[in-house]
Amino acid sequence: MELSVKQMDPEEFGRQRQEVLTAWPTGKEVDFDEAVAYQKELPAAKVMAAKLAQGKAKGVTYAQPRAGVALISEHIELLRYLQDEGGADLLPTTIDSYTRQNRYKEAQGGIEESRSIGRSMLNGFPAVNHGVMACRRVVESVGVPVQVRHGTPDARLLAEVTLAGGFTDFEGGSISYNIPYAKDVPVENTIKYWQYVDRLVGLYEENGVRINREPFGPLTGTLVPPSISHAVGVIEAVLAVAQGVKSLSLGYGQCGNLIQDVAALHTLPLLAQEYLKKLGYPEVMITTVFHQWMGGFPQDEAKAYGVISWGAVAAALGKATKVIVKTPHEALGIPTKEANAAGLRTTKQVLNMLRDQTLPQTEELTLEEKMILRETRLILDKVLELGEGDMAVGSVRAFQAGVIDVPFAPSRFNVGKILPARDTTGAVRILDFGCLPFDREIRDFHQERIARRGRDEGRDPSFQMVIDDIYAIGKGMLVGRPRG
Ligand code: 8ZB
Repeated sequence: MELSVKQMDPEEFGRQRQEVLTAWPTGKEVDFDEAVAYQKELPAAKVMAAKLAQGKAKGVTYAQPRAGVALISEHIELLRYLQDEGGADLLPTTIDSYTRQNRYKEAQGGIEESRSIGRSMLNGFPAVNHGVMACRRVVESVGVPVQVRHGTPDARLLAEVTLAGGFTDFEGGSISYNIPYAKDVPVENTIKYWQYVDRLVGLYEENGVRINREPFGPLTGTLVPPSISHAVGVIEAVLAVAQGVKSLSLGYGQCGNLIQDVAALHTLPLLAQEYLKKLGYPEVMITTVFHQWMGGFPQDEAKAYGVISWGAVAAALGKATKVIVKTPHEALGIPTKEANAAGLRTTKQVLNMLRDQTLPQTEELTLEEKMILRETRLILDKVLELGEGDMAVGSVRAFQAGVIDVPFAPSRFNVGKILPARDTTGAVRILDFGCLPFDREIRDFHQERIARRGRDEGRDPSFQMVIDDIYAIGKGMLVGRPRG
C-alpha cells in the first residue's frame, strides 16, 4: 500500500482486518455489526464524545485519571473506586506494556502470575488477552465513559477488541505513539497502522456510533515547545479526519509557565480547525486535553500535590475540556488506588474553585499565542510542501529533514538536533533550532528570551541550562538556576 493521506480503500482494510483479527484468539470475538449494535445501546452518559461535547458547551473541565491492573475484577474495583471516591468524571483503562508491544503471550504469563500471586504483575490492563466480553464487563461496571490509554505503535487489534468491547474513546496516533515510545519503527509504518485504527473509527461513525480519538499530546514531556507538539497534533487530526473520524480531543502537556500553557490551550483547536478547513475536510468536534506535569516528580507527597495543583490551575484557566491527573505516587511508580483518588480530589478542588475564572487576555498572553500560531504554521506549511500537499507523505519527509524534531525522543527516525531550554519565566524556548523551518523574527525572539535568563543567572546560554532544567523540578523548582 502506497503511503497517502487518502482514505484507505475497503479492500485493503478488509485484507488487513483478516490478518489483525487472527493475530490472537480473542480477535475472533469481534463481530463488527454486533459491536455496532452494542455501542448503540450504551446510555449517553457512557459515551465519551457526547460527554465531552456537553463539557465543552458548559465550559467545564473534566478530570480523568490513569489506571489499569492485570485482572478483570481488580480493574473494575479500581475504576469504581476512582469514580466513587476520586470523583473521576471520565475513566481510563491503561494498557500494560506487553500488550503495547503486541506481546500477547507474555501478557498472558503476566495474567497467570497475577492470579497466582494475588496482585497485579502487569503495569496495565491486558485488554486483548481478556477479550471483548471482559471489556464489556468493565464498561458496564461504571457510570461514566471509559477510554483506552496506552502507547502502542501498532494498536490495530487493541482497537478492534476494545471498541467492540464498548470503550468509546481511543488514545494515540501515528507519530505521538511512535516517536516518544519506539526506537526502531519507521513513521511510514505507524501512519499506516493508525490509518487502520482511524478508518475503523470512521466505519463505526458511518454506522451511527461516535468514537472519540485523542492523539497523545505531551510527546516526551515538559520541555517540548508547544509549536512542535501542536504540529504533531494537527497532523494526527488531519490523518484521522481523512479516515472518517468526527470527534477529536487534542492534547498538550504542561510546560509549567502559566501564560504559555494557557496560550497553548487557546491555539491548539484553532490550528486544527484552520488546517482541516484549508485542506477541505468536513468540520468535526474538537476538544482539548491538558496533561498535568509529564516530567519528574518530587518524592515528597506534599510537594507532589503542589505540582498537581499547578497543573489543575493551568487546565482550569486555559479552559481545557479535560485534564489528565497525576498522583502523589508519581515519583515511585504505579499508584495505589487511594493515591490515585487523592490526586483526583486535589485536582477537582482546584477546578471547582477556578471554574468561573479566566486568565485576562493581556499583551503577554496575546504575544505567546501569536508566536505559537506562527511557529506551528511554519512547520505545517513546510510539511505540506515536502509532501506536495499530502500530509502523510509530508510527515515522513519532515521527520527525515528535521522539520519536525521532538526533543529527547528515543526514535532513530527523529533527527534529535533541537534543544529546548526555559527562559527566565520558565516558558519553554528553543536554544538550538536544528532544522526547524523558523524565520529570523522567531529565532530572535527565542534567543532574546534565553539571553535574558543568561543575564539573570550570570552565565552564557548553553547545554548546561537544558540539563539544569531537566533536574529542576526534582529540586523543587521550575527553572534550573545555578546554585538552586
Ligand atoms: C505516558 C504516561 C505515563 C504516566 C502513568 C505513569 C505516568 C502508567 C499506569 C499509570 C496508573 C497504570 N501510568 N501506567 N498510572 N496506572 N497502570 O502514566 O505513572 O504518570
